[in-house]
Amino acid sequence: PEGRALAVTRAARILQENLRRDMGADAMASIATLDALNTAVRRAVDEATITDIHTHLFPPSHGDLLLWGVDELLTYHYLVAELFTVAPADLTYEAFWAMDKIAQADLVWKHLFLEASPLSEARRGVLTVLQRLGLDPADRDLGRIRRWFARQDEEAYLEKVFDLAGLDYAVMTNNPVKCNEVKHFDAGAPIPARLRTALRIDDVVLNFASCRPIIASQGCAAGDGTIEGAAAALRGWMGGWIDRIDPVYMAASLPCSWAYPVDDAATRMIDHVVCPLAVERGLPVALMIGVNRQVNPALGDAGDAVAPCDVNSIIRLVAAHPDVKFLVTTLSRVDQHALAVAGRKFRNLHLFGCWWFCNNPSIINEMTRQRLELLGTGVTVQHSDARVLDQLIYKWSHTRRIVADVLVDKYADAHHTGWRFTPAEIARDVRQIFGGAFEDFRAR
Ligand code: HDL
Ligand code: ZN
Repeated sequence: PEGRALAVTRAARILQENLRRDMGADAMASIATLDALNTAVRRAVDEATITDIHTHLFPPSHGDLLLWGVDELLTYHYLVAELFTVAPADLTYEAFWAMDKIAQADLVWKHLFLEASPLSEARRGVLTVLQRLGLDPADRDLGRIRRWFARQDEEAYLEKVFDLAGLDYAVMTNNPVKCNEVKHFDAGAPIPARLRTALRIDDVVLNFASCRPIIASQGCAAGDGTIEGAAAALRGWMGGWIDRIDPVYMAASLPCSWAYPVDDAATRMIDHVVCPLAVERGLPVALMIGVNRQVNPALGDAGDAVAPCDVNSIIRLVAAHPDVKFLVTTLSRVDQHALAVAGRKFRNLHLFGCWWFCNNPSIINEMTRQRLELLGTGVTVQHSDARVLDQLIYKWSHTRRIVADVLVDKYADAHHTGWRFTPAEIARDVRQIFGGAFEDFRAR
């Protein structure tokens, strides 16, 4: 923690020094007019280095787990769901899943771009990626686009995407009970500095019984007794993964039905294994709550829906474990106000992201206004949730624009009171909501 606290200070100092170098004394000069304020805010957002605290990306060394390129963009599960809202009845789910990626992408391009204007956020996102890469979407030539991607070197392309998105690093989702992921850690496959790990423990928290065999195969004598009885062994197993992959946090996605405390395995796993380990290791616990899991299994990853969750359960959990740092986001727009109020009540609760079905301009705008009004800059306004590398480009380009619009209004509101801001303070604030507050929370 001391090292981290120093690192945070250093990052903030570097930011100020860069501003002084770039703007000289102007960086510290009060901004007198609304127009100058507007310009300074938009510049700060455009230039901010962002930390993407939740994605589903993987290192190039982890083989086909890293998805990238136009066909992966077009077959993103958000677009698969949209395809079946318009596809002809004779396109069965089975027929679609039997196709190869190219054929699937051709269908998405046909039905969602050529025969229906790309107005949804996921469709617009594909076009933003192509445009920011310097490819002209207007010629609608999927073949030419494919040939461009085929010429890219994966590792160089990853760096290019991170630079275009303006990220310092992105946090992955690493599941210790998924064999196709574990094998790459067993092989010591390298991880670039742009990517950090997160220990994903949904399965262990929600389906511990089904995880026993693989946990046992990894040397954990959890036996078949109670979780309380195996807690020490389970903390040893989970702690071993923390030692191996050095995660930024432990994470779990919880269903809309999740409640705490309840006389169930999930509560016992949280109370006796996850939280004690989080305190022992000083690791935050990230909870993403509100999925209505697999309402249409035929859609695969696209088959999940959303429902309001129980914010009072979040409050009870955070209050019961005051020494655990909880990062929380909820999936339903309905929960956001109550969650933002909860964020005002507990210093060990940090809110993040406009997650999944909230990652749309109308809701990002509303959530960001609500959070700034209730929490100021003590929040991480967004994460990308990118599953396909190239998505970093559009998810962050779209978010920067929306957050800048919100911040312009908020700084103008404060300006009207007579308070004055400097460019350095605005850059500080923008960094805070795009990763700085997260780093401060981790270092606390
Ligand atoms: O559980 C999660 O981390 C979710 O983000 C799911 O992966 C979801 O399918 C998704 O990709 N949302 O964007
Ligand atoms: Zn996710």
